[in-house]
Amino acid sequence: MNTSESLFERAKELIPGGVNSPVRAFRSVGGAPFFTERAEGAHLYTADGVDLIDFVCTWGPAIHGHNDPDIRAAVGEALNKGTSFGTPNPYEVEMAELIVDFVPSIEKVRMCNSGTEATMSAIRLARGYTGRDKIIKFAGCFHGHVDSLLVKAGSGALTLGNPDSAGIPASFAAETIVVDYNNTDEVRAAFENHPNQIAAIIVEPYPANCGLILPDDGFLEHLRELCTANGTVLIFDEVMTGFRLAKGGVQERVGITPDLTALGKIIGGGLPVGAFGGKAEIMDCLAPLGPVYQAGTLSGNPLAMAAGIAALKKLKSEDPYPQFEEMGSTIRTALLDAAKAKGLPLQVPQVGSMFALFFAEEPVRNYGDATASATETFNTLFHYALKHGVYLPPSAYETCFICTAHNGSDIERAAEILAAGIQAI
Ligand code: HOZ
Repeated sequence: MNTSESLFERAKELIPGGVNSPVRAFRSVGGAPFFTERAEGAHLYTADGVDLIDFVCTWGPAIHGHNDPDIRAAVGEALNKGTSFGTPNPYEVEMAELIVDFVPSIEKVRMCNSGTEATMSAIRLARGYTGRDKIIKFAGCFHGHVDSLLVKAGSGALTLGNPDSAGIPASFAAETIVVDYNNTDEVRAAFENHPNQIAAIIVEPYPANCGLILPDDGFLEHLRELCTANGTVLIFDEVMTGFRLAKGGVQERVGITPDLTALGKIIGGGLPVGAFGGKAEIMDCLAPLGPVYQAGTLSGNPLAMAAGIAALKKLKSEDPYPQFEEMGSTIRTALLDAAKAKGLPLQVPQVGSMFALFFAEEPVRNYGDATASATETFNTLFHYALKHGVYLPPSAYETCFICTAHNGSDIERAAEILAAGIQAI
């Protein structure tokens, strides 16, 4: 038994499934997870001494690579001053200024501790602001483990076969209307069937918890129009895409202004964080100004703020987005060329530093297309890649992430290994 195997045995005795977040358990790809001893740049070093080129990047936050020296220095400096104050601190103000500067739609922002808290709070705020109960979400979109949002959800919920989680009262789920992504008719019908009842549409503008799905031309614009026409709050969940696909996320790329945005991952520089923000008129409904209650002992934690501020400042000074586009297209081309040579149907949706693999004949436009793809073929490639030093996400329904540290030999080497893996299928 190697070190990871024996750690997993011990973990399984005490932690459900041996993991603190389900996708990590490798249930869908098969086998047992490795344990990571340390991480540096684009590499994970396992407890068994294996060096892996990492395309999970801690599920998104590590946009500058692991253990980035600037983030480490910022955390070290903050650490010298204390780990948590329970009072306002100067970092929170700087963080709010940066977020408002980066994200076009955000006039005011509240920090919290995870993406789940961000979407949960944004939904509550939308309900409090509109005085309505129902929300629309899209099949395959994952917005964290929020009760009313774990309906036809993506990510681990889909991977492990619980898109509608047990433990959620039917009366809660009844307030969630689930429609197909890229299907404007269904969204319009939902408004017609529930006039003046829909508080919010919540959407990952580029769904990234069901592989990676891109919007048809005009789809996001239609959502904006329908929300405006019906007095409904449009919430973009940019926990995955925020700061990653552009400084201002998808909303900057597509030029659409949501009313609220949920954020997380990159703004914590690798420490636990979330945030939600948007129009001042809506945000001012939050306590202590308004009647919508939301709170957190560790919200605005100085260490997380210092790490996130360093990460955001680095994005501003380095502008890595053109480089991400090049690296992403290097991988995409290598994968598609290899699949063509092998005669395997493959779709590789890719935007900048995010890409996914669907073994499917046609582009994937929604949950149904994604779940019809050949996930077993992905699993075969996953294990080939792992054996040859490349770590892909352990589920066909997760997105691969590129970081600045992949630049150069890592991206080329990984492209070669993945192409060879496709040949070997
Ligand atoms: N929800 C994350 C993927 N979309 C998984 C987080 C984790 O397992 O660490």
